[in-house]
Amino acid sequence: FIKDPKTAAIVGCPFSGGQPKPGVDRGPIHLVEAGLVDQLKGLGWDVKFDGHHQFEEISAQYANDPPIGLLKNPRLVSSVTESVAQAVSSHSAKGELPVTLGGDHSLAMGTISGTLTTYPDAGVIWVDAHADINTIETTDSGNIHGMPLAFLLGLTACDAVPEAANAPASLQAMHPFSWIPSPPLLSPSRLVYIGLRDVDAGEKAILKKHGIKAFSMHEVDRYGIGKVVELAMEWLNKDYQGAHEHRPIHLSFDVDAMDPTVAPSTGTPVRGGLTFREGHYICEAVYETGSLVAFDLMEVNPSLADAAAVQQTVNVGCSLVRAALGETLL
Ligand code: B3U
Ligand code: MN
Ligand code: MN
Repeated sequence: FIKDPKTAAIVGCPFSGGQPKPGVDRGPIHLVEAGLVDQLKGLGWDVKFDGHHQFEEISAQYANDPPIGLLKNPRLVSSVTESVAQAVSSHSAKGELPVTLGGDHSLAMGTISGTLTTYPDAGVIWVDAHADINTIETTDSGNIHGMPLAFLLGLTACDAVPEAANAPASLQAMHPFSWIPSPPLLSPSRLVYIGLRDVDAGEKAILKKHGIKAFSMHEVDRYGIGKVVELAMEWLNKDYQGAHEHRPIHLSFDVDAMDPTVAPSTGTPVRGGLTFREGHYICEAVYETGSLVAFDLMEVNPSLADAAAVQQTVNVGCSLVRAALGETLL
């Protein structure tokens, strides 16, 4: 899928509008300042990076962005993610590997839409403590970083959660992400989770209703990470009959999937997460299949811990990216 000479395009997205904690917009800046570009060059990649996206015009345009229902910053997030989709698809259309640095995980609406524009049969591996699949009707927080998959899948909870049918008509009719194609580019059978351990009740109902495959930390404990990744790949490829050996894979990695002792500086840490090696193993094993076409590293927030913990989180972030781009132990 990726053309020679192998080129990675860093899509730096200093954006925090999908959640309330300031600082996550500085994640990509810290990752690049830690030397990520040279590290990837050291692995033999040509690396394209011409500065972080600024989203300045969009932010100015939506300086006043009142909530729609519970949804916070809906127009801002919609517009930013639309521009990210264009950036990612323009890279992948050229056979480059987009590496998107967040920023909060609402950005994945953009990255995954971009990937699916270039590779319509791509599968998504979503590595996260959270399911990020709340709909307009199920969200408690209104934070859009907890909702990107619902928009990508074109879900409303009205069918999954009967009470949601009582949501105000204005809310049900509202569509702040109308740039996301309908019918949706992503289908529930081409999504698989690894690392879940903090899933809202409404989200559990959605996963069940749509038969979405999830390997929570319980399954990681039961089977071990090697088997989990094998099963995840098998699941994604079960109905694939394309020209390649595997479906193209978009790996969207929320750093809060890692245990907080490994990656402390993130907005919503949850104990009981992936070890350093488990997180890296996922990245290495996906790279090994030769079918990785896009990688996201999201939710590094350099302002939520002391300097040493920030440095630790940024270093882990860089090493997860290197693992996904082929760094080997031997
Ligand atoms: N499920 C909750 C919490 C959450 C989701 N993603 C993060 N936190 N990082 C929500 O707000 O939707
Ligand atoms: Mn997430
Ligand atoms: Mn998360």
